[in-house]
Amino acid sequence: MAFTLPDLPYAFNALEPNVDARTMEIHHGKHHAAYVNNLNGAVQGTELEGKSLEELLAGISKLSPAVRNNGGGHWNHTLFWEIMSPNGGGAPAGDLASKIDKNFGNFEEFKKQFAQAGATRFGSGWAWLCVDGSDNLFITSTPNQDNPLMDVAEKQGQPILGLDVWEHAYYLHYQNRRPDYISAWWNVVNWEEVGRRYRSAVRSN
Ligand code: MN3
Repeated sequence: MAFTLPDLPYAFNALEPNVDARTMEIHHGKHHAAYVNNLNGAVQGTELEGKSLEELLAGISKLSPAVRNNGGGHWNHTLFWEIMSPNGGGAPAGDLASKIDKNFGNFEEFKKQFAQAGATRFGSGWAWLCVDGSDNLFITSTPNQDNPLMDVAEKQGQPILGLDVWEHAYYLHYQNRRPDYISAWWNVVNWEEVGRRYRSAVRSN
C-alpha cells in the first residue's frame, strides 16, 4: 500500500484571514504532495515497503535521510491539517484543559511557552505539544521534518498538537513575521481534535 495525500478537511480559503488560501493550496498540493511522492519513491521495492509510517519513524535513526525527511513531512502535515479548523480557536475543554492547567499553570502560560518554542526554533521546524509515558504534557520543538515519534528526537512522546514554522507555512502572507503568524494561528486550532488525540494517547499508555 503506497502512502497517499489526504484530502484537506476544509477549503483552501477556510482558514482566512489567519492562514491565506494561496499558502494552503501550495502547502497541501505541492509541499505535502512532494513528501508523499518522495516517501513512496524511497520505500517502494525495498524491505520498508508495507511498513506503517509510525513503524518507520520509531526506527528512523537506521533509515535514510529521504525516509526521515519525507516520512516526517507526511506524518507532520497529516496531523497539521486535522488540528486546524475554520471553527477553531478558543480554548480546550474537559480533561485536556485540566491537564494543561496542571502541567503549565494555566492556558495562557501554556500558549506563551508553546509560541516561544515555535518562535525560537532556528530555521525550519515544528513546535509540539506531546503526551509522555506518564500521561503528562510537554512542549518541545524539532528541526526540519523531524518529530517526537522519531528515535532521534531530543524528547520523545506522542504529539497531539503541532505547529509548522517553516517559512513555506506563512511567508506569502506574513513574510518574516513568524510571531504574527503564530499568534493568528491560535484562532484556527481545533481543540476538539487535540482533545480527542490527548485521550487516545492516554489510552495507549
Ligand atoms: Mn509545511
